[in-house]
Amino acid sequence: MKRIQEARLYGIVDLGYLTPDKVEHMTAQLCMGGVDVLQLRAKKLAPNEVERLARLMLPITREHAVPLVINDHLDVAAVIGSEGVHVGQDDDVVAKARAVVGPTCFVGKSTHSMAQAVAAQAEGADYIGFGPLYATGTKPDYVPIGLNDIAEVHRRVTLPIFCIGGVNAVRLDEIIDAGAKRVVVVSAFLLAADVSGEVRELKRRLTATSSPAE
Ligand code: TZP
Ligand code: MG
Repeated sequence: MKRIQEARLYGIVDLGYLTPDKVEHMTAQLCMGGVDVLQLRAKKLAPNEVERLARLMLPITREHAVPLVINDHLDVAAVIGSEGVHVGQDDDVVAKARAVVGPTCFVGKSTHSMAQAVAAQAEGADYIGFGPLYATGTKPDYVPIGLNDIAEVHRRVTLPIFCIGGVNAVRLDEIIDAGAKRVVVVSAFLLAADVSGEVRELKRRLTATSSPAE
């Protein structure tokens, strides 16, 4: 299984962009393209449906050694034994999440400012999302934070930092130039005509830059 510390490209199967019947095919496409981590995000589905979809994804992600992260649903993560779980600022604190999912499941946290990023590290998160960098229809109620804090957050936070929000092929170079080592891509993958090809292209460009440890 790939480790979160080595991950550069994080994909999300977001049910805002596809119907449940497309989840397996999309999971396979994203994994074949080369995502390093994959999240299931289904804001409007009942827990039992999230569990059903997660169980469909798990054999595919495991075949590719890609950690599966469950958004929000700690109990689902615990019962299916996913590799990770992800919580937001309004969700349970990291310690509560860890108590539910156990010691082998990593815990990620969304952050939307430098202060939240530093706080998430102090709280014991295993990685953070940092954004939205740009305005995005995937998280429409959030004010974009831009690129200016990316370099500084990498100086102040030693956890893996996944820059998120409006990341796509056109913007990737300026995001990397601003100091990003890792990104999350949602709509630019899920709406791509050639999903695997788009993943492969972003992965190639991300890994052509410096190693994540640098
Ligand atoms: N958290 C911050 S921005 C965002 C999340 C879940 C959505 C990113 O989606 P997209 O489509 O890549 O902008
Ligand atoms: Mg949440």
